[in-house]
Amino acid sequence: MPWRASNLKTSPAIIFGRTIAADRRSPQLRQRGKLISVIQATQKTMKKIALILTLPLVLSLAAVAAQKKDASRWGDAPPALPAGAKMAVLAGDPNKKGLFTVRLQTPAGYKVPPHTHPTGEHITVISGTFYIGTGDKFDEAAGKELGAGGYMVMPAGMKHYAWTPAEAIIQVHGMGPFVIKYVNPADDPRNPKKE
Ligand SMILES: [Cu+2]
Repeated sequence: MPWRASNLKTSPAIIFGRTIAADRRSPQLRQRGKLISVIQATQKTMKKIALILTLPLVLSLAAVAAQKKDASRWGDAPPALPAGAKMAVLAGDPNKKGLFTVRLQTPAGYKVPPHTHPTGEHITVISGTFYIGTGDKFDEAAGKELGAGGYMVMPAGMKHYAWTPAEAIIQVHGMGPFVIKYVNPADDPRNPKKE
């Protein structure tokens, strides 16, 4: 039977036996035996590579599925935040004790006046540009710019404010309950406006 790569579905022991037999015959056949071993090793490597290449695809499909799931969760942001933003709860419950993750979609020109949280606020920018500053006065000149992928943590009790000149999506995670206390109560959208 001629030596072909397609004959390699035999067990390694048989391949080994054939290689020894080939060694007794001629240097040409010995070379073929070596070549078979190389092909066999290459096939194993190719299978591993195929598996490694397939894994990110599987993971990215899982990510797409997760994103589609998120889209159905978008609703109006809670009344503690200025009107116009949308919120999606990804994990946990920001109103309850424990770890939560939410995403906020802010419209162009959105501003959150100076406020504090009793727990640390972890911010990750998903898309767009997000600006955040510390202190008790809203000052765009003192803000820090965060682009997509940017991350920062606002420690508990730290006075800060934020804004987005254009539409943006930010992710907020931390320990619930997530409470917003405005430095100036007049800035709290839950308080009725006095004329
Ligand atoms: Cu905040």
